Amino acid sequence: AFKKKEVAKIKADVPIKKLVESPNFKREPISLRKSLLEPYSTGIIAEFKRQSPSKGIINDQVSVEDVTTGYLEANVAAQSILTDTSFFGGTMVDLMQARSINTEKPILRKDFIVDGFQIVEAKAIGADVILLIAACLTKEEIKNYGKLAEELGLEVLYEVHTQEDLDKIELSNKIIGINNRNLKTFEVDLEHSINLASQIPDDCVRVSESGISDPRIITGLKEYNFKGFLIGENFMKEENPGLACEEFIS
Ligand code: IGP
Repeated sequence: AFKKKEVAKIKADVPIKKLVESPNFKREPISLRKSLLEPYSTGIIAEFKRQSPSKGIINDQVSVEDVTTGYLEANVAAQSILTDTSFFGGTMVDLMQARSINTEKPILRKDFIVDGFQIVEAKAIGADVILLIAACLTKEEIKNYGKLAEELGLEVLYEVHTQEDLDKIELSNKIIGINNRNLKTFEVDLEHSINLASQIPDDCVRVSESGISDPRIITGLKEYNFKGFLIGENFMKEENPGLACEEFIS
C-alpha cells in the first residue's frame, strides 16, 4: 500500500511520454534467459544492495560504478540493482549509472512492482528485466504486468516463496526465482528452494535467491537444475564487493 502511494506521486509528476523519449527506451534489451543458459555461464546475478530491512546498513561506502566494474570483471551472468528507496536505500539513478558502464550483461530492476508505470519506467532507465513478486500481486496483476513487460521487450523474473505463490503464475517458459528468504519473518531456508523446485516444469529457468554465502551451495543447487543464483549481501558486506564476487566465482 505504501509503495502504491509512492508510485502514484511519481506517476503524477512524470508523464509516460517523457519516459518513452528516454534514449534507454530505444535500446535492445539483453536477455537474462540467454545469459543464464549459455554453456559456460557462471549463473551469478550479483546485486547492488546498500541496506536491507533485516540487516540495516550493509555497505554505504562503495559506488555503484566501482561495484558494477568489479562484478563485470568477475564475469557475472547479470546484475541486480535495487531501486527501492524506503527499505533498501536504492534509486533509479543507481540503475542508470550501472547501465552506463554495463553494456553487455542484463540488468534486473529489483523493486516492488505494483503499477504498470514502473515497468515503463524500468525500460526508460535501462533495465532489461523486471521482478514480479507473486506474494505482492494477484494472479490477474501478475498476468497483466507480465504481458506489459513482454510487449516492451523486457523479461520478467517471477519471484515465489511458497506453493501458493507458484499457483498464481502460468508456468510455461518463465524465469522463476525462488526466494530462500521469507519476506515476513526474514528467515532464510535453502532447503526451501530445493523443495519448491520440483514443482517447476523444465521449460522454466530456475533461479535461487538470497542467503547464498558459499560456492558449495551453488554446486548443490545445480543438481536440482538451478541456473541462476542471486547474491547480494555476501558480496556487498565486503569492502570490495567486486573482488569478493571474483573470488567467489573462481
Ligand atoms: C539477495 P542476499 O541474501 O544475497 O542479500 O539476497 C536478493 O535475493 C534479495 O535482496 C531479494 C529481494 C527480493 C530484495 C530477493 N527478493 C525482493 C527486495 C525485494
